[in-house]
Amino acid sequence: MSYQLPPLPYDFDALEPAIDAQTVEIHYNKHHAGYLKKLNAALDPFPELAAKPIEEILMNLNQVPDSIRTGVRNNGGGYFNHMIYWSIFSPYGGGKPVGNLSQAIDATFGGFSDFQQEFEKAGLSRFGSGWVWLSRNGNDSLVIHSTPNQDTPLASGIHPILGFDVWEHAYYLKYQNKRGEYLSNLWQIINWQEAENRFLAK
Ligand code: MN3
Repeated sequence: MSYQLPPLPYDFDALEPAIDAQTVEIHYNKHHAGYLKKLNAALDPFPELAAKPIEEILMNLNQVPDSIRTGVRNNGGGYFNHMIYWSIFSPYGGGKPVGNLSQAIDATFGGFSDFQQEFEKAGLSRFGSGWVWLSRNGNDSLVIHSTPNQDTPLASGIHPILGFDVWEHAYYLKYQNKRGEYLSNLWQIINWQEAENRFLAK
């Protein structure tokens, strides 16, 4: 039994103009699929571990054998993080947060535009490759934070709601060095109902 790549829930060009079709195609078919392939290869000698949900493995990296821990952290993280990334976008996305998440964003950050500013700043401040996240921590509070490389919020015991990939492979073809422009354009394609579902999920 090995992990599978979930189908992309839209066409490669569906996120234009925020993310161009070629970037989506390469990012999904090469990068995301590549993390998955390496994760499955690393776990191949450990079928009992591979039978667990990926979330459980990433929350308990200290229980992964030494010989494959770094590979599972990087490639399992890449596999998991990109599943969130694709799921929170929609060609019909954009607009404003909905439901309980909307209220929590207002209460925590002082409003949607303040939240957006803080989130983009965290994404811009990540030196090198990584991710910027909106997550729910152990106290059920919202937090904006960033992880390096393919590290996941799960490894810190917190539950990710939104994750923007700030690796150059996520934006370089269209935006080159303009990471800030890429980040601010992603709001056009956020599926806020999916974000609300993730916020409410335990
Ligand atoms: Mn990526």
